[in-house]
Amino acid sequence: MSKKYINAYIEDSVGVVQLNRPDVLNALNRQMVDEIVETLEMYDRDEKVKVIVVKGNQKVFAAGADIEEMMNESPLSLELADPFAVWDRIQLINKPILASVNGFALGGGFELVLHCDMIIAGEEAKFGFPEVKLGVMPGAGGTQLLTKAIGSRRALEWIWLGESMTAKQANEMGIVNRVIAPELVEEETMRVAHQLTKQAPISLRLIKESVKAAEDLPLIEGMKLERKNFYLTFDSQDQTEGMKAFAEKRPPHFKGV
Ligand code: CO8
Repeated sequence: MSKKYINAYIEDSVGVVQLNRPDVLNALNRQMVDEIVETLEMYDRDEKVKVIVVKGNQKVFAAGADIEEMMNESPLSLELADPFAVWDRIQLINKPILASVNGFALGGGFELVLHCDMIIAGEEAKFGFPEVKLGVMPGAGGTQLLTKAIGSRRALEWIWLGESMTAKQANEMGIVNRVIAPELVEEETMRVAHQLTKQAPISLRLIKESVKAAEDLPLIEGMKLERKNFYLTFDSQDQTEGMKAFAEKRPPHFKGV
């Protein structure tokens, strides 16, 4: 499919979104964000796709929103176009989204990473919110997602100071799942993605819904949702197959129904 600012392709049930504006370090302009979100939604509906990967290139993930595009905005032009509202749609994607990060993931680039479910980063990767240095602030979920990840004191420190954290620091704070040699990041991300494609898709979907609910719902409501989702898995052929395969001492073959 032809997109101007991203490459999108499916590889063995993994739908890949590769950011592709290398001349400006993958700075995210509005069309690019629209293309990313539309592709994520398309993969979410596509039965051939089981897992989604978002990646940059070997040098950079994304150095933030396109500052040139943003610099002449006014409060009213922003209010009317509401360019960041499209980001909310990423939260509605049901399939697992893995981020594969080398180099800078700053501002909107870090926000895109934080919208993903698992993050695999190279040792040289850098994450941060430099917006404060531009006289603005994160606007695509950064204050919310980082706070949910590391708590308000640490989030304030990073967002106020506008400094970048190393992959190791991000890993120690629980933001990043795995840190590995830069040249192995893509391979490792695809390895994890393929591992996930072998799991029961309905389980993955309901686990994602339940875990995300834990961040927003009161405990008792989250427990109820988890329980309903557990019960729902018993309506799937994959539950029958999974338990039968266990009894027969063979690997299960899940179909996503
Ligand atoms: N927007 C536009 N162009 C950019 C951006 C950007 N964010 N980042 C880099 N570029 C361009 C540079 O202008 C330069 O272009 P040119 O070659 O034509 O001069 C090219 O990319 C290469 O950049 P540098 O020469 O600066 O490369 P360095 O390796 O020296 O430095 C840095 C790399 C440190 C990443 C540096 O480029 C930098 O500081 N970039 C800006 C980082 C930043 O402030 N990001 C936050 C932007 S604000 C934001 O994200 C708000 C989020 C709101 C929601 C998001 C909605 C999309």
